[in-house]
Amino acid sequence: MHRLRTTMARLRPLTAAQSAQSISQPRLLAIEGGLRTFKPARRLNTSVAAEPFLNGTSSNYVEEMYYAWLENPRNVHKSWDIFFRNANAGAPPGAAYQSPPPLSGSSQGLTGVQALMGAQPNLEKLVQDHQAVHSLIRAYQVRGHHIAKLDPLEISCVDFDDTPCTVGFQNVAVFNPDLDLICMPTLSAHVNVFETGVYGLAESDLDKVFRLPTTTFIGGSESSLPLREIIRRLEMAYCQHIGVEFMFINDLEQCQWIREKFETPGIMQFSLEEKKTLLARMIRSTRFEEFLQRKWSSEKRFGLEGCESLIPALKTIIDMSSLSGVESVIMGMPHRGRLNVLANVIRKELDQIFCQFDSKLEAADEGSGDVKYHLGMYHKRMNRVSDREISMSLMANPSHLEAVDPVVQGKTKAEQFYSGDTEGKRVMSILLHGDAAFAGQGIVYETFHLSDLPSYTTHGTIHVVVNNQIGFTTDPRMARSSPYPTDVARVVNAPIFHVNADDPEAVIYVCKVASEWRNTFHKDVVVDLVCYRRNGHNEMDEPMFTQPLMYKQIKKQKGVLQKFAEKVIAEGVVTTQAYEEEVARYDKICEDAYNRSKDEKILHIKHWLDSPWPDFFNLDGQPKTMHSPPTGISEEELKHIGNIASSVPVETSRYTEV
Ligand SMILES: Cc1ncc(C[n+]2csc(CCOP(=O)(O)OP(=O)(O)O)c2C)c(N)n1
Repeated sequence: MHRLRTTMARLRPLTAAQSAQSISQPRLLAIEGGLRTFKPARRLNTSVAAEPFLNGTSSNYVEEMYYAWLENPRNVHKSWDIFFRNANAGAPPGAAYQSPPPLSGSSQGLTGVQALMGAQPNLEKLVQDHQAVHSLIRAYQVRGHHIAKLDPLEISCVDFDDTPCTVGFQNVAVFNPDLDLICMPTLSAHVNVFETGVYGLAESDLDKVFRLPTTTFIGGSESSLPLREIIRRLEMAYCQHIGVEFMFINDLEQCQWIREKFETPGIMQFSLEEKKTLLARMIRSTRFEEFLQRKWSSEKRFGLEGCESLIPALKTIIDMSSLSGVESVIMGMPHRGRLNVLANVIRKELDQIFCQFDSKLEAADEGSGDVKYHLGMYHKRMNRVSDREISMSLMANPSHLEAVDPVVQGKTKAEQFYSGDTEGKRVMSILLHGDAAFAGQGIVYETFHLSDLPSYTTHGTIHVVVNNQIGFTTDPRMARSSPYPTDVARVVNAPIFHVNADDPEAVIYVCKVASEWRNTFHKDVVVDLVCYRRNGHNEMDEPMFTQPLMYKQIKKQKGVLQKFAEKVIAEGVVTTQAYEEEVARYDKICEDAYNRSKDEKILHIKHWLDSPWPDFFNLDGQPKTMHSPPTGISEEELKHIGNIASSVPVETSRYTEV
């Protein structure tokens, strides 16, 4: 069926109008298991008008019906079944069509013949309404993310027509609400849609039942739904805290896969255990930053506050990947939240992290005060969810944003190569980005273009963007020309899942889907965590100077852990006491590690490498002395070659003199 769909998507069958110009031979459409002929035996070049509903405007609808019928004649209404059978059998113009019975419940219980006898008086209107509903469904799939509630601060200025933004900044994307109302109705905006008449639907159509196309999964086990319910389900799938951008993907199977993941009714469910794990991870993420803030209030740490759900997001990706057989994850990330990722995702010993805040600590080889934001780390551990061993490395990176991206891909490719992992089933990469850097650094685009090259592909990277809607002190409207910071990913047809990072459940759901996507199609995918930055660029900056409106709002914003804890306590997932105990337990872990960290006197490089090089170190953890085997060339010869190679060539110097 995949083959059929793909073939059809690429070679869209001729519409009746097109057929009228050209058809003189039977058309063959590949279907699973063989070829089936849809004969244009009615010589459509004579009179298309003979079939009143076969005209240019209804061709999409006819195609939908035809695909569904090819799959199984029972998928379509009896009248369509008869029409396609007659057409295939070579019925002359006007004869293939027989009046259908009404689609509403009133025909239930009638035999096919009885139903056909109860002819529909206004067939054209019926087809038009179905077409309109299908267009509406498609509009949600294409543009639903425009009106999803992605911004936790709820201050993103929607503006599609370049009028200056009155709020002061545009954060998530740039849209015109009026356009959205016309093209993308929300339940609350029904009236506008019906008033504008774009779809030709009226309020009175809301309770009419419509057959759903095969390109939607909102029906679950039902193939028809009232319009009111269709809109409600589309709103649930596309306009809540998740905005899915995928309709640009040129592969029908992949589009169907995504639609199923987001449209199937009730698909976003979590077990009690999953919710408890999520809460515990949110606690660790939040309390880690709070601990650092308490102990070193005047130190830079590029904290994660405002995007605490990054930690459960990454852990979910790793859990899911481990479950599907991944044994090694290679990660690259910038400064924001790096210490938290080291502590709570890679699981670097906390005392190793804390001791770096000790000004008396002697760095063995680095002079920079920001060492802790640049060093990498490697760690092998059991994954509790999959019960399998997994190794994780966070690559060391320089200050130069995004420079680490191709390095991560190179290391991933090398590991895949040397372990014979030709399909990327055991080794994978995750790249984290800031929103400004993702949109602004050309190397991001370059790295995307490596993603599908035979010699460079790492078989799918999961990109996670910490979209705190600001780059240092620059608003998005001054930093990029694209609506989203993630638009660069569209060049490789990567699906993009925008998610409101203040909803941890929505976050881990998209992360699950992203991992499944990567492990199914082995292609890149982007998770855009729309969040905010509670403090300045670093903790020493005062953001009220540069972003006063935004920070006024941020000051009012309740922390995500607090909101989530209140929610799960209200749902009865945990008691208040159990929650407080979990918080106290983690605080104690931090406190104990802090006490141990005071004993650390020297920074061991061995602890901060992103690759396991056991033979590189001596027992003290210091690099072994290097010695090279004899080369067969004398030192004098080497010096001579070196001198000649590094001096100005004779020819050039003469030329320069002249
Ligand atoms: C290539 C490069 N350009 C500029 C900088 C200076 N710089 C450091 S952080 C930063 C802002 C980055 O913003 P964003 O990517 O949104 O991440 P955030 O700090 O907001 O998490 C800039 C411009 C840099 N480190 N590297």
